[in-house]
This record gives sequence, C-alpha cells and structure tokens, in this order.
Amino acid sequence: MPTVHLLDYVAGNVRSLVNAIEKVGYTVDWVKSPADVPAAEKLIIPGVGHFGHCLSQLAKAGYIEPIRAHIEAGKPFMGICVGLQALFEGSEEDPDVSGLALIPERLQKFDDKDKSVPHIGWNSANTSRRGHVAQESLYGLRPSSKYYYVHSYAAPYREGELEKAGWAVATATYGDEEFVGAVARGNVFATQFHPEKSGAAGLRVIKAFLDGTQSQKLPQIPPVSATKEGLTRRVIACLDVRTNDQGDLVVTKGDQYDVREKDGTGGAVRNLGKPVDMAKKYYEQGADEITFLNITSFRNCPVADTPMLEVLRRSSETVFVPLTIGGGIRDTVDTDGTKISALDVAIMYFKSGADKVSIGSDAVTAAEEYHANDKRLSGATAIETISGAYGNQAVVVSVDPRRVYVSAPDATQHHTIKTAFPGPKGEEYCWYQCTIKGGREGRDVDVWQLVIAVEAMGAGEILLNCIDKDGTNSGFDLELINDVKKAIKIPVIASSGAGNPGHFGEVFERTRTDAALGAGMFHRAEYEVKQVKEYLQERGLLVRQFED
Ligand code: 1PR
Repeated sequence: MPTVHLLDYVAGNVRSLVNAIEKVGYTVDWVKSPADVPAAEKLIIPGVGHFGHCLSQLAKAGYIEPIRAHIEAGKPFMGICVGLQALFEGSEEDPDVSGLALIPERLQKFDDKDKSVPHIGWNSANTSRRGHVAQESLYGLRPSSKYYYVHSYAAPYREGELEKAGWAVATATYGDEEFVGAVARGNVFATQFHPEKSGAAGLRVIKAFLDGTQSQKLPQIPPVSATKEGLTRRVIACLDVRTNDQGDLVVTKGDQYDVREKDGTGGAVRNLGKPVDMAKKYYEQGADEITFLNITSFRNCPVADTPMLEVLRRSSETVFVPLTIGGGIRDTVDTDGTKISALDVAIMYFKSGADKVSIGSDAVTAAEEYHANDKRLSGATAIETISGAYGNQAVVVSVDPRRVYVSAPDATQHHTIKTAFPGPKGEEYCWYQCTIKGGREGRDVDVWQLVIAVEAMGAGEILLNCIDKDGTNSGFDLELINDVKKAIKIPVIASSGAGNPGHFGEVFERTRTDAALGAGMFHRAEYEVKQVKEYLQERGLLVRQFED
C-alpha cells in the first residue's frame, strides 16, 4: 500500500485520521523527529487545540524549517484544522506566535454576539461563489456536501484576495461571517474542517489529496443556492453503556435514569444491543455525531483496561463522525493505588479514537468550588487541564438537572424560571438542580451556576440532559434549553425526552439549541436517524445528507 507521512507533534485524536487514511487505501508512517521530514513524499499535519500551542510545539521541536523545505520542494502537503491555520501569518488567538506565513493574513475569532462560539458542526467548503458556479471539484470537495468543523478562530474570506496570490479557496458561512474552509495552491492543500470526521464526503477529500487528484469534474452542477447555506442542525445519537448483571457490556436506556426493567424480570438492566454495532448503525443512518456515556464506572477494572477504550478503538474504524465519551472523566486512583489525573484519563480516550470527552459529576464539584472562591479559576480542574491541552472544543460538560418547584422566585436563592407546567402543588416557578452520580445525589447548584462556571473554565459545549424528561418520549424541556441558552455563548446540545421526529423539529424551531440528541427512540427502532433528518428537511431546517 502507498504510504503517507503523518506528523503527530501534539496530543490529539490522530487515530481517526489513521483509520481514515487506511480506509482509502494508504498506510501511515510516523514523522517522529524533524530528521524524518525529508524522507516524506506526502506529508499531513493535523492540528488540534490552540494556534500558539501547536506552532510553538512545532518550533520548539525544530519542525518549522523541514516543513518549509518540504513545501518548497513541491512535495504534497496537507494541513488539517490548526494545520491550515499554521499556513497563515498569525492568529488573534496567540498574537505573539508566528505561523508559516505562506498566506500573509491573520485569523480572527468568530463574533459571538448572535451565535455560539466555538463553531461546531457540519458546514460547507464551497468553491462556488457569487456569480461563479464551480464545474470542477477542488480535491474532491463538493458544494452540496457538508464537512465537520470545530474551531473558534477562522480566516475571514475577502473576495479575490487569496485568489490574487494564486490560491484556490473553498468557503463556509457561519452567521453572517464567510471564512476560509479550505485552500489549495500547487502542492499545498489545507482544510479548516476535519475530513477524517466528515463521513464519506471527508474520506473523498483525503483520497483525492493522497491520489493527487487536484481537480475533477463535479458529478452534477450544484444549485447556486447551495453556496449560501451554512451550518446544519446536528442530530446526535447517544448510547448509555454499562455492564449488565451477566458482565456483558450493553447499551441500555433508563426512564428518568432508572435503567432496570419493570416488567417482572427481576429488575434486570435493560439490554438494547452492542455498543460498537449500534454506533455503526447510527453512523450509517446519518447521525452527525455519536456519544457514548459510560454510566457505571467499571470500578473493579484497571483504568487502562476500561472496556470503553476498546469500544472507541473499534468504533473509530468504521464511524467517521465525531465520537464523544463520557463517564468517569476525573482524577482517579487505579486498582493498584496509582493516582491518575483526569487529563491522563482523557488522553487514553483521545488516543483510542475519542474526539471529545464529556464531564458530568466532576464539573458540578468544580463549579461549587468556583463559586465558593469568588469565581476564581483554580487551574487544576479536569475541565481546565483537558481544555488547556486539547482545546475547548474537546471538552463537553454533561449536565443532569432536575426540576425543583417553588411557589415564587424569592422562595429560593437559586435562579428560577416561570414555567408553563406547574408543579404538583400548582407551583408556577422552578429551578433546575444539578445532580452528580447519574442523578443519585442533588447538589446546591443550579444549572445557571453550573454552565456559567464551566464556560469560564474552558468547556466547549454543554450536553443538556433533563432527568424529568429522560426516557419519557414527551419531547425536550424547551424551557430549560431556552434558559440555558441565555446564560452562555458555547453551543448547547439538547437532550432527554425525544420520542419522535416532531420533537426534534420543535426543539430547533422553538429554541436556539445548536444540536439535539436522542437515545431511546433510536434504540427501540421506533425511528431511524434518517427519518429525523428527513423530517427536519421537510420543515425547511438545514441538515447534512448522508453520503455513501
Ligand atoms: O458523572 O462524569 O462520571 O458521567 C456520567 C455520565 O453518565 C453523565 O453524562 C450522566 O449524564 C450519565 N448517566 C449516569 N447515569 C445515567 C443513567 O441513565 N442512569 N445517563 C446516565 C444519562 C441521559 C442521556 C440520555 C438522554 C436521552 N443519560 O444521555 O441519553 O436523556 O434519552 P432519551 O432520548 O431516551 O430521552 P460522570
């Protein structure tokens, strides 16, 4: 098999990229030191996290000159995400750090006045623009396809400028900002999105780069309107995973977090299928992301043998959309007494194929300390250490709130909402109490206190469950979602209560949620992810089409 060289200079999920490269028929050789670069024919630099961190790591290790020499020699070079940003002169993210400066422009942060930042999800990389409809694809990019982006900084697109310097440019639009999604010139190609996480559309791009197919006739002329479309509505499938009483790892699903059968079978853990098989099934149905939540912590097992690591390793071989893993991401003590930091636990998951980790109980404890310390950051929390190393986009906080009804706002010190669904005694207000340990223990923290604290610590996204709604098939808690959206700028994933495609339509139309997640309705095969997408599309909501 032909070989491509991959530079792994920072901690990151390179497993998925390796899997994607192998899937399109190439093998990977690692560049382990600057001395390996001259031997590389085709070189890929993936990048996650901060611009400054990546570029200073590259500089410190002595990679900058060998990379420049590779590019100047005319050999194929591809940069992914921060690997694209590295081609620019610099970034607002770390103003003192220099990029490779092939492009004499600087990256800027997205404006978060009327949209969530980071920009997370599926967006275009389109070479068609005002008055110009592309007839040829650039490295397999198609105007009708969507690609997975996750970043807060981007290169604003200024019509004609990069083109003047000989660059071909594909763009995406987020809110009213048009930015560079991919660039190519001669032997250099770079994408702001992650092709290895962009399903079949992304695999096609990787293959085109590796095959050296810079342009190709597009299968059909895309409609011009495709050029205006931006971020899609994300539909996520969630797998709650645990060992059942026989010791098998199963996908389960609770009703208000109770996962045991109530049908006279002695309260066995509900077994809805095998995690790896189900993840693949949902990927093939068009799920935009897959989330695995390890809802028990496999307490008697050494951390390095955690069965979820194997689930991720195997899933990342067949699932080319983002994978999130939650459960047990915290400082921990191994079975032999060794202390393992939350960051080390997260690293094990990233190396096994996870793109994001989701933190539940530990985030609540960290938020309690944050507020007790006058909103001072400790620097030592799981959220801060993991986002510091991998970037905010790699850290999701999973919130497990429960309604607490009160007769009036002044009946509690917590942030309340007026609800259209009064409590058992007719109470017209409620606050949302955060819980830990899978809802078993309520804490004196409300959902506003939690999300504001974790956003300050560097969380990149909120997975917003609701214990009252979980497993009820009665629709999402729209009041909760609207309330949380008011408190923060980072994206929110609505979760708990989805029972049919209409509930997804409702949550996207009546809240500003960035994504919506379903579990039970998919596991019980009542609906496929594809049906949800079709329904949303019929309602005029933009979704990613699954491509074979
Ligand atoms: O606290 O960091 O170890 O993380 C534990 C993680 O496990 C948390 O993310 C927590 O939400 C989750 N968890 C713990 N116990 C349960 C349980 O169900 N007994 N699952 C649990 C939470 C909720 C959602 C569910 C949606 C959609 N599951 O993930 O998938 O509510 O369900 P639906 O569409 O069927 O209504 P830590």
